[in-house]
Amino acid sequence: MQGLIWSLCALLCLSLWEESHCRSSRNIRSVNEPSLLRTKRALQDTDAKKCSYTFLVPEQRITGPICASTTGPEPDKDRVTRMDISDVREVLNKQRREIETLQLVVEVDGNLVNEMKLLRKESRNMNSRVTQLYMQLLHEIIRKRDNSLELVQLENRVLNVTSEMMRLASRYKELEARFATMAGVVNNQSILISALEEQCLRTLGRSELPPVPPLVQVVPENIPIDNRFTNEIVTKNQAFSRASRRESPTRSPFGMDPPPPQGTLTSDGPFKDCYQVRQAGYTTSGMYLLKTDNSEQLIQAWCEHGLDNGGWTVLQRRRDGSVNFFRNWENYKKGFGNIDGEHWLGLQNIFNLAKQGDYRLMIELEDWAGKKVYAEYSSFHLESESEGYKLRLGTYQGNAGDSFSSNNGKAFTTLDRDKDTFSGNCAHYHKGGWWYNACGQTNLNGVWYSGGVYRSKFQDGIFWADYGGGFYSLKCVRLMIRPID
Ligand SMILES: [Ca+2]
Repeated sequence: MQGLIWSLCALLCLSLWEESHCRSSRNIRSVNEPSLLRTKRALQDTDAKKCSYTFLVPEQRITGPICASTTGPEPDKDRVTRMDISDVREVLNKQRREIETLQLVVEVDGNLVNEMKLLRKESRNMNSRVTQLYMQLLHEIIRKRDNSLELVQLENRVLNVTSEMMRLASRYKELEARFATMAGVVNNQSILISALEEQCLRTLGRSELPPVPPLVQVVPENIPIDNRFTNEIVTKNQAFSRASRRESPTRSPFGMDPPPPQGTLTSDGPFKDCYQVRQAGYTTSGMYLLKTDNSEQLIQAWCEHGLDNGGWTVLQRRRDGSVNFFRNWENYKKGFGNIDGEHWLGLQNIFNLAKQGDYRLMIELEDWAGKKVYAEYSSFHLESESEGYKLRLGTYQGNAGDSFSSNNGKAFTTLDRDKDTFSGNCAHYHKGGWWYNACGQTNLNGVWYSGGVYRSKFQDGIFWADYGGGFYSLKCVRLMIRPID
């Protein structure tokens, strides 16, 4: 029963499908392309006449729709597909190539991006470095501005100090000029006072007073000035008391009881003079043993090798007032003092030395400002003791002025042996021993006064009239001889 129902239903369905299919086939044909019409013309002729029917009898239960095709495989459609495939392949290849190109571009872009990143990083670093440098520059500018301010301040201070110095220098010059004027006044007043004192004593009836030697009135334009000058006026008594305190080493006159040698440089010798010492190769100034050609007497003398190629035999030296030079004939004949300090070599020794050949004399003077000047005489010798050790000098040259030529040809005078040309004894007034005239322009064996200008009844200081006048006592003095070159 059921199978019969199924068969009927199937038949009904087929008839309905046949009718609609035939109708639709005709519709399809009307809209198909001409090429399809051409290829199917033979079939269409037959289709128009009859329809083919196929009966499907389900032997088993059908679970889905039944499909049937009235047309077979179409070979044209297959050919198109291959072309399409080749086209597609071509397109694919093209796309692949494009992709590869794009990949290359991407790679390049990637590199560019990396490079850009690096550049950005570098740029950031540069920016920070520039900022840092800018800050440094600002700091530097500020510092320099400060420095320039400081510099300006310093310049101002230097200018102030300079103007102050100039003011002080001009003030100093004024004072120097006033000092020179006052020194001249002191010198002349001392002379006037002495003259008045003498006149006074004579008026009082003491005409038996011995005459006083004329005082040196030379007042040079430039009195030596000492920066450390204390204006200390030492009286002759004070000077003598100081000198006598220091004179212990000189109580035994040199030559009779010579002081112990102090640092004698060599046991070589004795030498004829210091020039021979220098020629023997000794270049250090100091004490050397001498023996003159015409005497058996050994002489300790100071050889000066530091001045004008050396070879100078020192005859006399003053420098600190440590030795009293107010002595008798015997002392001046034999010599006294300390060879390495103040001393007098002795008239007999000087006579013997100078007799050996042609010698020249150098007198070195140093004032209280430390300035040194000199007077040199082209020849020098003494006459014998029987002639009173008369002085024989050559011509002068130097920058101290010639205050010694007036003593040329004069005999040596001490307190106990008056050989000068003055009515009285010059040694008494000048407190020393010297080749006095009446009494002369120089007194290098006088009293050693401290400070330069001194005040005394007589001109008894260590003076050189042409350098400082009669009332300026020099600080250091040396008399030296050397053979004429
Ligand atoms: Ca006399």
